[in-house]
Amino acid sequence: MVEVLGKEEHEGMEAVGGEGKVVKWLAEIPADEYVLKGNSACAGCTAMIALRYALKASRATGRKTLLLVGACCMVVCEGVYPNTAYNVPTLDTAFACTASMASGVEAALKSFGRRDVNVIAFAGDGGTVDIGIQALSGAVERGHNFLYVCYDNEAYCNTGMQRSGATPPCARTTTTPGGKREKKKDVPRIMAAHGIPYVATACPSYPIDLYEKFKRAFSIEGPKYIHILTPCPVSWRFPTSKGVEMGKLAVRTGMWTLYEVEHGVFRLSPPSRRVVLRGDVVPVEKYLRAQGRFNGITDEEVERIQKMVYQELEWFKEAAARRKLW
Ligand SMILES: Cc1ncc(C[n+]2csc(CCOP(=O)(O)OP(=O)(O)O)c2C)c(N)n1
Ligand code: SF4
Repeated sequence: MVEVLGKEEHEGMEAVGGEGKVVKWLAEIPADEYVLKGNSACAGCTAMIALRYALKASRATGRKTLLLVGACCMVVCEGVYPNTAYNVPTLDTAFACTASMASGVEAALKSFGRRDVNVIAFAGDGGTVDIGIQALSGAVERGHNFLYVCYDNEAYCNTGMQRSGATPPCARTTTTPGGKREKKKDVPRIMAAHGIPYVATACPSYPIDLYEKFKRAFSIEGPKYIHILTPCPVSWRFPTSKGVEMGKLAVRTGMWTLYEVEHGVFRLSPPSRRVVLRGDVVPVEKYLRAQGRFNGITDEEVERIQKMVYQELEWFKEAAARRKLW
């Protein structure tokens, strides 16, 4: 579908990174695993890759990890009590309150003088962009020191692929059988508008970029937000072996742009620089036609989405030139 990560996509990777040495090769990422065999993720689940690298990056900081998971696939993937596939202390939360629970846990740790724990809230797009956004907005506005991660499979996948605010236009879901009419809600930019110290977008198809963004986030005091596009073979309806390629196609077509906003400074990530700055864009049709959720999409709809992508890329180009967002 697309060629594997080339040298070019690592260009400028030095710009990213948190504490310690910046990883240049996958083999340099710690081999320790905190997502264990026997978890109940579907074959080819890229959300699980995201969680796996998040936990590795957290342990690489030398601090402990406390994971809070909202109601979503990643709760189910832990397995059935008393067994768990996550080898870190984990609290499962109700749908709407992942961020408020994280803020309470962080406040409790602070009151005990504990600064040796990375608090990670992990939730799906339904639990973030729709149901949890109020708690999230409040928690980051209060300045709690935690990392919120939204893994975005662009639907309520755990319960059978209902449409969410993050579902892209024209996608067929069980609640939009004729295709979603509305745009995808842009929560990373909403979070950047809160003026928090760190916001990033990522995709497991670029694991080094993802890993270094986690390290960067853990090195910063205050609220942090990472939004990760995680292609879901079950709901998007593509072969289970194609998740990584699907994420690359999303980035290459400009359907998903990788960037960071650190203390108001916007920085495009290396894989998206060629797309945004050099105009090296794969036609969006290639991405749409590769997924069953877009079955039945018309040429006019493809054209409309292509125009929308070009508009988005223009915004990112201007942001890269301006650098300071706030
Ligand atoms: C208040 C409430 N309503 C409905 C549910 C049922 N439920 C559990 S997970 C889920 C879908 C979660 O979607 P999302 O946050 O996008 O994560 P994903 O399943 O896609 O990983 C739903 C509807 C619930 N747990 N609580
Ligand atoms: S439904 Fe999708 S996101 Fe959920 S566990 Fe399966 S592959 Fe992963």
